Amino acid sequence: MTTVICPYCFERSQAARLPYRCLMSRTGLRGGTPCDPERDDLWAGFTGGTAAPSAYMRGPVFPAPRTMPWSRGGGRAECPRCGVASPVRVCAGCHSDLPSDYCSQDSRIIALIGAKASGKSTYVSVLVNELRHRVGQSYGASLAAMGDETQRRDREMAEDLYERLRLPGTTRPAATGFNDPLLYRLSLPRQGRDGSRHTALVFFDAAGEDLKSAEALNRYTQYLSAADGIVLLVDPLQMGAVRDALPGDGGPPMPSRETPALQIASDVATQLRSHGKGGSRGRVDTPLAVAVTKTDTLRGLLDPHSPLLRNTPHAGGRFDEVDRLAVHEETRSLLEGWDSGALWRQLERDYSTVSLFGLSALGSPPPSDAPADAPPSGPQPVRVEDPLLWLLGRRGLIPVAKPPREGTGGTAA
Ligand SMILES: Nc1nc2c(ncn2[C@@H]2O[C@H](COP(=O)(O)OP(=O)(O)OP(=O)(O)O)[C@@H](O)[C@H]2O)c(=O)[nH]1
Ligand SMILES: [Mg+2]
Ligand SMILES: [Zn+2]
Ligand SMILES: [Zn+2]
Repeated sequence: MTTVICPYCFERSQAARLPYRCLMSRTGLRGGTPCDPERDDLWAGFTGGTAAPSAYMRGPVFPAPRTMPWSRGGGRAECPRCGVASPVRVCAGCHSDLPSDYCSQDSRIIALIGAKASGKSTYVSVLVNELRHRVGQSYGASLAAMGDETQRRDREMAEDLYERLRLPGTTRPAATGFNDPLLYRLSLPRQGRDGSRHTALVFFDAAGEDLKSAEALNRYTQYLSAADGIVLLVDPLQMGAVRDALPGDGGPPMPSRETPALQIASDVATQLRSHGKGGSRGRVDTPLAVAVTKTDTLRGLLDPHSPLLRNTPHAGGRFDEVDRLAVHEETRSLLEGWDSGALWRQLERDYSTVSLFGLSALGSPPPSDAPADAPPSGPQPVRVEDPLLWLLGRRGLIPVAKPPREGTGGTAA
């Protein structure tokens, strides 16, 4: 049975039970009259009702028939009023239309959080590109954008960053607009069997400021509590120790001070605990990947042999646990030297399953004379895929090469 989590309100339901929306079509009528649009109060309420009244006049919603003739109907059901078969599924909780291919696979929600300008939008754009190319090739995976809206934004993101070499602009906060999730279908070969296994991945590229406003944080919390895993991006240039260690002149331009990662991590843990995600000793059970971004700026502070400076080859199409632990230890020793190690202590206190990562989406800083541009050679990412692959590996979705003996590393991960 396929379980679908609505990517808009995060209600969980069985795919077969999702209601339908009538197409109001004049073709295929069986003697009756076509349905008229009617005001969708549930959906209007969910979206805040800020659009023009005509936007809320939609095809009537009707429940899924009790016995679904999947094989015959191809996922369509006949509207009880006009008799025309419709393929459009909606969420029962919020009446948002769901892309048709979203409903035929289990959903995995990977939540992405991080302070303003920590690099979330750049990361998503580069991650998607890597999953399609280098990483996709190693694992035999493919990634497809689902639904018109994600397809449009997916194209725009790729054109901006990879063709025009423009960095993403600052993301609009949810309070002033509706930030839709990005919906992808990740297809991976079934381990030890023929065929592939499809998983819907839901990313929300929220604005950094959203973590500050209570209303936006509420929606965020629903997203976080539905998540199978959370990726927290940490901008090293926000750490006092890093700012002091990097050269003032000729070094990367310093961003203005934003909400500390430590505070985001602890606020999120508080919210998740209040949603029943607290496990033993009050630590949150949701796996948390903490990734230090922009590691290209740290080159001068790292050993030339640091695992953070190169990609892992994903030999044999497996995620290498030994390599992950090396990255975790290296990042942990960095964090312990920054701001008295407060972030790592807070993470250990709040989360039962944490793994640390370091990544660079761009591979080198934006040109100093054109800070809104990507480096002239385009993004040359380092380790952007690791946090997601770790989370997928934990769920058994990709093969993992385990260390010879378990129990090394001493992390909770
Ligand atoms: N050196 C370096 N800088 C980066 C990298 N990725 C992002 N940046 C810088 O960080 C800035 C912010 O990146 P965004 O991806 O827009 O960050 P965001 O978290 O989406 O920001 P908001 O949408 O404002 O919350 C970019 O404009 C770049 O200047 C990287 O890999 N290396
Ligand atoms: Mg952004
Ligand atoms: Zn919903
Ligand atoms: Zn109808």
